[in-house]
Amino acid sequence: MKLLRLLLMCFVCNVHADLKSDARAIDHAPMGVSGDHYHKKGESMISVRHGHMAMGEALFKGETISLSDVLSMPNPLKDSPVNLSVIPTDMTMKMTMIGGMYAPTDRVTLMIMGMFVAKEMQLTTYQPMMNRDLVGRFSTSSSDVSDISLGALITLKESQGSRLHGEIALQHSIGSNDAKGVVLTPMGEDMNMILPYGMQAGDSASRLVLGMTHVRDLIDNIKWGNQVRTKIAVSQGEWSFGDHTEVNSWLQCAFSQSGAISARLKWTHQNKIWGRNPAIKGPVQTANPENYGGVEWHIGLGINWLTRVFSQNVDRVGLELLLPIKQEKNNLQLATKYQLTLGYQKAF
Ligand SMILES: [Cu+2]
Repeated sequence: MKLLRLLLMCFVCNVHADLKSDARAIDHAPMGVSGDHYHKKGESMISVRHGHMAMGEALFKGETISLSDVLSMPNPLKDSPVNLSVIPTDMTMKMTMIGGMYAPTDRVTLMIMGMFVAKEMQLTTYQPMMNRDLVGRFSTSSSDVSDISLGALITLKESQGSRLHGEIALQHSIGSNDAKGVVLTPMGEDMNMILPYGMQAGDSASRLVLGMTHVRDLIDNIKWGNQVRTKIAVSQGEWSFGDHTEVNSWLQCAFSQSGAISARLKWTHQNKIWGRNPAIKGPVQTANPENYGGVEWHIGLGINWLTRVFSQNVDRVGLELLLPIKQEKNNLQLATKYQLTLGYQKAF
């Protein structure tokens, strides 16, 4: 709510803001897109982005399934009990990303970013056999600094109304990969154990991030942007989250110098979990490395605007909502409900 109030305040101030600058809201992509813009020689920028993602409802190979279907599925880790008995019902993930950019030349913009994540999951436990009666409900949570990345954007081509740049970065996971939590077992006992993969803030992996972004003017005040970005693990611990590729295509329309609205199509592909931690077990879907990754399609609606609420310099504020249109997640997983990204950027 505090954030919403702050946003409203920015917007109100913006109506009367006299932007004596050539900065335009449309110059930056929708807030959920990373590495979308570079800077001119000598410029620097700091940014804070906050993402919120909500998940719920069981999906099996992309189709919604009922609770009784989930309860009848075998425990794939070949442990006892034979069927899944601890069922995730909802999950939220909050991410805060703090970044810095600096352009030593017109050709190269250096970037540094750190991410903090907080995850929370609600679960329901059922008896392992017979009537599968409800044993109880519980929740688990974890939070940690997730990763840091260092990289560069390289301008490849820039002409009137069109720009193309590449991204190369190294991302290092520093978050804990063995956070523990208290779990209600099907036998009705509280047990302190290592939380499943999806609840961990880190995975001890280092990743190479490669990206390519092209933005061009379609007609006056309308830009069309396209980006491909992939994260490939180059060093791993015992297990790691799967390699991730994202393709974005967005249309952005400036309604003034200081405001722009956007529509985005986002496609993502992620591999299942690589490796395994034998201590991550239990009759719960998230303990199985096969129940991760897949293909997702999302549509995003966003707004970017410029304001001067914090100083004499122009501040950029953006908000974007992503809604799933197709989810072909591998095997058994929770469906994504929505993702919201709120960001603040300041250039010097
Ligand atoms: Cu920047």
